Amino acid sequence: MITFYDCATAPSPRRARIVLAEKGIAHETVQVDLRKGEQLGEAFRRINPLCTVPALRTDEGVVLTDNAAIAAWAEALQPQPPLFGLTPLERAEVASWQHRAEFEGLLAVADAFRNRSPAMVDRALPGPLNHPQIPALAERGLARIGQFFDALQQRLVDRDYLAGDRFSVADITALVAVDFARVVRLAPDERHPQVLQWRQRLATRPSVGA
Ligand SMILES: N[C@@H](CCC(=O)N[C@@H](CS)C(=O)NCC(=O)O)C(=O)O
Repeated sequence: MITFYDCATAPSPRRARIVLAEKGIAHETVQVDLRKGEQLGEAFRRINPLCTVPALRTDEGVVLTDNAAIAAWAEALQPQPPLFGLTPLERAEVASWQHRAEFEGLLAVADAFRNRSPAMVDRALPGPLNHPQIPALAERGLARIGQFFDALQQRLVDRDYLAGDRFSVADITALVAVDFARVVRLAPDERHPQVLQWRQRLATRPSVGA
């Protein structure tokens, strides 16, 4: 049986949860309690030495330790619906927007949150080693989140999805980043009408509630 290591409240495993739901890949779920530091304990370290979720154990017993691996594996295992694009240009656009959603979206929110939350003291980065908070990075993160919302607004003015003309992993990552921004009390607003419409369009997919 495929085992998925999840944390229901964290953004990164949510990306993988949506991919698994889109692909209809059956699995059992194990919750890892990040608030209690279970990811740093011996038992989970043996599963994923990087001490992060998501992780997924395949039927063959191989553990995939990040979203990139899980999504690539899921696409190859179950090609429908395609989440990485089909044509050469679609695939290029998905890769580009996937990168932007991670780098400009998710990392901006993570910087803003992890560098100033009292719950994240010395945990400014995930992983087995501690890192001190740098308040200036939190400030920069907040500014970058606004820039990311603006970039999404521009991109979505004349299209329904971020890449090509179908839903893709880029939409999943950007959606998770936009929703995660609530931890620093930011959300798209009347300056981002197309982003709000896109968010509503995605909400109609059952996977998004997974
Ligand atoms: N590269 C990883 C990043 C995963 C990641 O940062 N996960 C966070 C939860 S959103 C985590 O496990 N944090 C543990 C910690 O903060 O100690 C991926 O996307 O798969």
